[in-house]
Amino acid sequence: MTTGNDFDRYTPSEIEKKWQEKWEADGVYKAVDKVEGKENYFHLTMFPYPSGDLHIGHWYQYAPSDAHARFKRMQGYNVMQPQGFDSFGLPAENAAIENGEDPRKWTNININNFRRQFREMGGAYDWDRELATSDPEYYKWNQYFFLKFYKNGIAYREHGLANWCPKDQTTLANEQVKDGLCERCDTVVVKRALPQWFFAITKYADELLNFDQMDWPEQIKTMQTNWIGRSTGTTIGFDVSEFAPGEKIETFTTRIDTVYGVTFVVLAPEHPLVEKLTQPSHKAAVEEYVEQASRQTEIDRTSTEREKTGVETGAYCINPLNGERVPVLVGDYVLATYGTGAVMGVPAHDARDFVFAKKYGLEIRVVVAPPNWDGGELEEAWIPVGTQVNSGEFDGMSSTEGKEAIADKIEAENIGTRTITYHLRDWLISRQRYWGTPIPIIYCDDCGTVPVPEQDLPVILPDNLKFEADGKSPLTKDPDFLNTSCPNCGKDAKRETDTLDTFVCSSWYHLRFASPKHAEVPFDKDEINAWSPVHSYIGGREHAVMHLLYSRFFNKALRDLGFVDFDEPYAKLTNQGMLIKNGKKISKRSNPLNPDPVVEQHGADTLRLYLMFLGPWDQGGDWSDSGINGIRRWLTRIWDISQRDVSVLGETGSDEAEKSLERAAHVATKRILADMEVFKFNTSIAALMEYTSELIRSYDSGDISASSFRSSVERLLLHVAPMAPHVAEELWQRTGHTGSIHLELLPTFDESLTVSDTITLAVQVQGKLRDQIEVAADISQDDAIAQAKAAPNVARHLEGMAIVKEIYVPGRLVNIVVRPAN
Ligand code: ANZ
Ligand code: ZN
Repeated sequence: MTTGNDFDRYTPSEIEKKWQEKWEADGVYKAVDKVEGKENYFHLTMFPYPSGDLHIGHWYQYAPSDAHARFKRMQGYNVMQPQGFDSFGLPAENAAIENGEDPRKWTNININNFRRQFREMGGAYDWDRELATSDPEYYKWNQYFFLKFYKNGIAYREHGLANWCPKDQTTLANEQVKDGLCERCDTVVVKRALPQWFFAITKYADELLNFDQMDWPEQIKTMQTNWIGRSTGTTIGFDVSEFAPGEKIETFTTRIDTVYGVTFVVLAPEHPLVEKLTQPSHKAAVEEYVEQASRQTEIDRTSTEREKTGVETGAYCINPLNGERVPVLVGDYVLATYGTGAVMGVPAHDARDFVFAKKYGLEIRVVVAPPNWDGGELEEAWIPVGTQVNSGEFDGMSSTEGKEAIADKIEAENIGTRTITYHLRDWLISRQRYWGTPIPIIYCDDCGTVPVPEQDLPVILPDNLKFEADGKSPLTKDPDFLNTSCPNCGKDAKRETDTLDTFVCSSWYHLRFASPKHAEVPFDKDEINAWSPVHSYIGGREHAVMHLLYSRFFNKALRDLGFVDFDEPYAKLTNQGMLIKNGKKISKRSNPLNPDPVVEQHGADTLRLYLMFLGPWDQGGDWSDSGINGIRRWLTRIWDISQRDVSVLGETGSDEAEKSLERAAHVATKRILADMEVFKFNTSIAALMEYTSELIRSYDSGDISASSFRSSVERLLLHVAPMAPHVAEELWQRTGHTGSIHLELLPTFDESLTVSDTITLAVQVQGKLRDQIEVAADISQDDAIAQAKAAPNVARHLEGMAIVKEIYVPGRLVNIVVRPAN
């Protein structure tokens, strides 16, 4: 008994823009700091770098995330979902060099594009809080925090070896070097000695290993833990005063139990003692070796696949434990940046040292004996624990004991100390690029390094400079920027021309969202406290040891300076998966997919739903052009069923039909609430699709009442609303509601109504039948007993009694054995 369509067809283009404008005009998504009776919920998705257009990968990140924010709103939270732009960075500058486009203009065009597309997506963003990191109102605070860090010893400048990308002509943080290549352009990264600015993230290494109370994916916590790479060991010095008066080679080892087996010591090629120790007879060979090493990547140098190589310096050092004189070598497998940049060589107990010693004819002395060792030569290095031998007073101890006893002796005799070493290096923040935050430092011949006074901030990044492909930042060539006077003595002085790593911008932007307009402070403490820490943070796994680690460090540094009261920036983290097409990552150049034509053809709602339906969001999905039609058809069915003629239905329906629709409703709600909470959009949609079919079947049967039909449609639309906000809003209004559906609460469910079959249980007290209860057929023992005890006539008989025993015979009865309570 379907009625004909007396309503128009579902035409997304006719409704989406209309609602976007209305929501904006009505301020539906504005967040205020306090709403009576509501809990605040800060939902944030990592803000984008505005390069060109919002591509489909952005959609895959932002649309489902937006659905989750909307879901939280409709659960009754006071949600803040802001949006902004991480707008400093190299692509803008490269566009300037390649096409002569002004970076600021280029960036602003892109931001406008992104903003428009975020709107077209139907994002529930509070645009009053928008920020762009390339605005002076924002980067002023980067400079401000830099100065605070500087004054508190968290920012410092050091001449050191930095990762240098020859193509991008800039230094890189360790985190930005992937397998020895520049993370951005895949060029082999080399080392360069340059004075650079650092943030002392290593001060927080231990605290950063603590993930208590953080609801983060295990994978990310493991990646951060490994990246921080805490090692406990011993630092011990080998005297070289015979060759360099007063000098010692400090080595770091995790195996001090093997110290009596040291037969050589190896310096990193960049170690400062290399030059001093190299004897004239060995000079040519060492210099050539060092030269070669400088052209190797760190990854190659430390690859466990690769044989260790080395060259003798001609110098010797003294093992402080046994007084032995062993040769000093230079080897490129030793990294200058780890530990002390020098290692003790123990061929008997390190696999690569073993091969190395064989090759160079060095002694292999066993000091940790394997079980039942016959005293003969080893076939390969013995790495596990064993018994100390050839180790003086420590002979006979287990190597585990030996490790402690030897460390004790070393500390007692002041020849070394127990040490904790981290793989984590301080964060190198200088970039020799233009499009970033100028570092607020002035160099004066008389006063040295002088911070720009706070009241002079921001140090403005000059516009309209000339860009040339000579790899040099135009800041270094702009006299107006470069030349200034010393804030201290007033003499002519020069500005720092390096800019800050853009990861500084993204380390605290979430805080600024709480107080986006403040001109006098970076953020207001009360305002940030109302929203912190970010309740739900969404973004890609690729940020595990960069942005996500930097932000945690920044938060702790800000806490120690009194800016925030909490320890961690992001309470809960969720990583979305990757969207692929034809098995390949979608990328602008090689595998493009532009969302705009899809939106034009099918509407934003269809695209949103399609992306959410592709598969488990955290695992990513495979795009197919045909799949999207299925979603479109489903939305059309929703469109149609919602607007059916109710007058053909009676005031009451058949018992069976009413019950079955009611059950479908409660089952759907139960599933959707649980799944949306944990970002399982695909299964939520599947539940909604089933519910849609049930609703259509019920209507077509004509056996349901008008009122249940109406409330079922309502339920359907409320569940659709977070995922497909436009069509849900349109149908909400068309079915006679006023006010936005996005200000409504989600439907609830009744557990007992979700079960299909019920059974009757007899309830006995002391073996006497006292009541009968109707329960779900698949009720658990605990629930059966709990419901039995709550039955009125049973409860009466339990009064004043202590329970001795509870017996449940599944499907039949509950018996409760009692005795009088004393
Ligand atoms: C002597 C020794 C004997 C070692 C032995 C191992 C086995 P993790 O666990 O990563 O901290 N090492 C120290 N500094 C190094 C550097 N700058 N470059 C390359 N290797 C370095 O590793 C600590 C071990 O790595 C140290 O313990 C040292 O070798 C080496 F049977 O010292 B061992
Ligand atoms: Zn001065």
